[in-house]
Amino acid sequence: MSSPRRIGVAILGYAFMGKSHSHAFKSMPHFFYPPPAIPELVVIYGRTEEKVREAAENYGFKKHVTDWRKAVNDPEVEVVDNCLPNNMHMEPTLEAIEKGKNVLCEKPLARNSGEAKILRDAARKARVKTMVAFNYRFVPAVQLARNIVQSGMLGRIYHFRARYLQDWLVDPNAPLTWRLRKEDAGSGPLGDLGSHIIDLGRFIVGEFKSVMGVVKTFIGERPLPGNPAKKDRVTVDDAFEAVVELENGAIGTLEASRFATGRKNYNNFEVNGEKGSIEFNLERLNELRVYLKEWERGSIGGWNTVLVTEKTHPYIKAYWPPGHIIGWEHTFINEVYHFIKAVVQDEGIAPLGATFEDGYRNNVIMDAILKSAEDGKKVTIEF
Ligand code: SOE
Repeated sequence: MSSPRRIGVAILGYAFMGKSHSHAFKSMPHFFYPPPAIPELVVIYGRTEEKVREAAENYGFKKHVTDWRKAVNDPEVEVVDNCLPNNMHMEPTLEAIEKGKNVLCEKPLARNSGEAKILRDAARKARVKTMVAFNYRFVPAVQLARNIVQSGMLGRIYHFRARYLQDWLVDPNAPLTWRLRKEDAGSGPLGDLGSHIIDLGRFIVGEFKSVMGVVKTFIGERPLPGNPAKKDRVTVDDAFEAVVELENGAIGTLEASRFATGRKNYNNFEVNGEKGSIEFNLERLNELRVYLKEWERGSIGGWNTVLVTEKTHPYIKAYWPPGHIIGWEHTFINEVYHFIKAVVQDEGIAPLGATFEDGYRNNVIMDAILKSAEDGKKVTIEF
């Protein structure tokens, strides 16, 4: 038997996402057997020598570098996984594409639609595979939700209602990290959390037609990290609300906040159609709540909870027997499997993976929400 193909991976960034992505690359062949290729953790990039060395040891990378260009240009590397802050999505991603590397880039694709367009255009011209890491597309229950909506089981769709809530900024003394600076992040929870629910709306229900938004910054100044005596301005939103219209006639609401006291990572959506509804909540990611009107005719009625762990459910065969639940980290393992398979077998990233076109459209919708909030008017989406 020939030995399996190996594929060299560079990860840029060792923090939260670097940790979850490196775990996913390592674990993918353990579950998806035979794997499309065995990822090799070649090199990890970080700005601080000591920290990136420690991350390399901990996650199992052969090398570590403090210059991202060395990681991107490493001849052993075929896949560049950009897990850096939003202001570092453009340059390394463009360089990687130019050097013929396949790129998985963290969400949101860019700080704004102007940057995202440049990345989208580069990806269009390139022969490499490019994907935006919208990992919640790879929750089995989310793909089941999409299959239910797209099969027509719910009939005409009336509503998409989504909220992504966290509370880590409720303390007014929480430091002013890069996530609170427009030049680094682009926007606040709109780009960080709203980008996920916008993507889920497009993935499950369809394209956006118009938006009407409100954004709010509750606490205007915060202490600087490492120098709490000094404060500086918060230049992004702390929360947003939006009313949206979809191309298929559905309407919906979107909401994201870092001030939803008690909510740690509450990513929840509901779809209402003429024949039924579905509801998903990330805190119970193995479950999809389903209501079908036809159940009213029998003796069942009401909402039912489907445990999405059957062999017939997306990705479940790779894991455990039915009834054995999976976790948040598995969304990244499924995502990496999809990406590596597309690279090795020359398959499309769409429709399950988010392309750079999806990433660009996501940024356009977010810019429209900001514009609408600024002008106090409904904005029609133009891609
Ligand atoms: C923010 O706290 C964050 O880590 C996001 O950046 C991720 O995309 C989300 O999945 C969890 O929350």
